[in-house]
Amino acid sequence: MNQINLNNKEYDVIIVGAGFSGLYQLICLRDQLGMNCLVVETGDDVGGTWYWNRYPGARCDTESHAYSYYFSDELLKEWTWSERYPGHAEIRRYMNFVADKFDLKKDILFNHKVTSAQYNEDKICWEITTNNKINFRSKFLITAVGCLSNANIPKIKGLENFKGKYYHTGNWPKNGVSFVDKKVGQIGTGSTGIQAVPVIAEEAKHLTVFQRTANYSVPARNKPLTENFKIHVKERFKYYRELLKKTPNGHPFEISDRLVADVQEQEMQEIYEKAWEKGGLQFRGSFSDLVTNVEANKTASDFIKNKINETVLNKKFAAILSDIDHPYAGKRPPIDTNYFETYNRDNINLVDLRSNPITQIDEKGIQTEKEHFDLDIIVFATGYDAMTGPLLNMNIVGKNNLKLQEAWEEGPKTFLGLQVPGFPNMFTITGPGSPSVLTNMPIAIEQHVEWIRDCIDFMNKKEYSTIETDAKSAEEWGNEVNNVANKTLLPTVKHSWYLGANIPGKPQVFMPYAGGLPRYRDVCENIKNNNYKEFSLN
Ligand code: N01
Repeated sequence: MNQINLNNKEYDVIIVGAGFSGLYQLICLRDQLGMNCLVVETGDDVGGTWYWNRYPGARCDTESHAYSYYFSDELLKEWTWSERYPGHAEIRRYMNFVADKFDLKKDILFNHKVTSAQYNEDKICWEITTNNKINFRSKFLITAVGCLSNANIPKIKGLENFKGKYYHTGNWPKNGVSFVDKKVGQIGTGSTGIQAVPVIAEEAKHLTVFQRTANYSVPARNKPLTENFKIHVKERFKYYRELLKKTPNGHPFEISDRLVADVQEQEMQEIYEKAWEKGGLQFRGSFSDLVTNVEANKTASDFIKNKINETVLNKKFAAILSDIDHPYAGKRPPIDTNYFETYNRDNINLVDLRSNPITQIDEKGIQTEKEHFDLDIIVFATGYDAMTGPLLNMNIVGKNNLKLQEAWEEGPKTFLGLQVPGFPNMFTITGPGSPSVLTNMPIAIEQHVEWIRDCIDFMNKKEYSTIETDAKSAEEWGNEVNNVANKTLLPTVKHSWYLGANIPGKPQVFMPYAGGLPRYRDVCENIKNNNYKEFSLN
């Protein structure tokens, strides 16, 4: 598939990653600014997170008509989604459709992982090396590596002795995994685990779910889209484009402006019931104070806990599943298809790791303090070293030989999640400190990609060679990120990957920007309109 001439070493821009961000950045810089760009991608095809996440049940929980690029009217008219939430295979087809339409693959070097990126101050360029020992140089380095691409398999004693097979959901084999006649153990009940459980249980002989922290989930209510809705979306894409720019999370629904305290108990229950029936992430938009006020949050949390207890017939399982220690939506709220219902099957078991922790894995399966579980397959739905992991993995070295690992020893320091002090001409799409994972990603991505395009265009026109942020800007932005996060319940949650608390030893800093996309967009626009004076341009 690769047509890249490896002898061509010099580029204006190297973009790392061929997911939503990398593809659109290529379109913007190559086709709109006429720059010489190379995309370097580890996988053998486009897709980014959806290239790797092929686990059973993998499906986006943003509604399909919003989980799309909005930059091209033509593309919006040409592509038709089939379901309310797009499945992983359909998203890969979409991304291939985009790549073909804009002829992107000819500038993507597949099967190459960037293993180091070093800034050369004398030559004003980035020197990039891949795992195949191929070197390139470019004026700009743009990371489009995703926030959730560094799979985390926890260090559990004895895993290497396991005689069965094990897989991480974020690194799923391309040809799938058969669970037929297999005894399967799944560790992890986050958004991913909650999607995987019902599908694995359908196929496997037996499934044991190992749960550390119980989690909320709201029904997704996925369904095929009607012909009317497909037509509606194509006719109304301008409306949706504006709506997605306006809503705080880039989703196609508004957050209600009423407070929980504004309504009586019965009305509140009716509102939750209606939202439950409708399904999807908009459940958290039922009231404006659900993620800011503990008491208000408790009403939503209790509503879902009641639903779990009504749905799950095995009382022991229901108690384990509804014993949730954090506020609803304090962690990324999952949505599901038959998750809690699956615990009513007779081929499923649930282990509460808080009262019965894993002590080791041996050749036959998982040993907990109280029991041994014989297994053929272990599925790790254990999440990611989120946001910083993919960047730190690339061995990025900036000015004065400053390693990104050193610069971020105490947690990520960025200006707007777009630039890091000491790393000139490097842009991080949806980097830590940007709204990213708190939003519908393609919308946040388009905003970042277009801002980077406009910034580089400005530099080209004014003949600047470098752009750099400084420690003061990063510190002030870090304070803003903390201030807005502290107005919510999000930083209070134990084990949250938003804080890096799911990875032992990782500095605990709230990483995404919780101030909402419109506010963030305004900050970025003002900087652009002010000719990027907040940056050093030389
Ligand atoms: O990962 P997670 P995820 N022993 O970190 C458990 C996005 N996403 O892959 O809560 C035992 O949320 C951990 O337990 P605890 C979305 O943004 C999107 O599910 O730390 N258990 C938890 O249960 C999401 O938030 C979509 O106590 C261990 C689970 O593993 C993000 O990806 C779909 C453990 C990890 O949950 C990450 O979700 C899926 C250990 N040592 C995901 N270590 C869609 O849009 C971890 N766990 C559809």
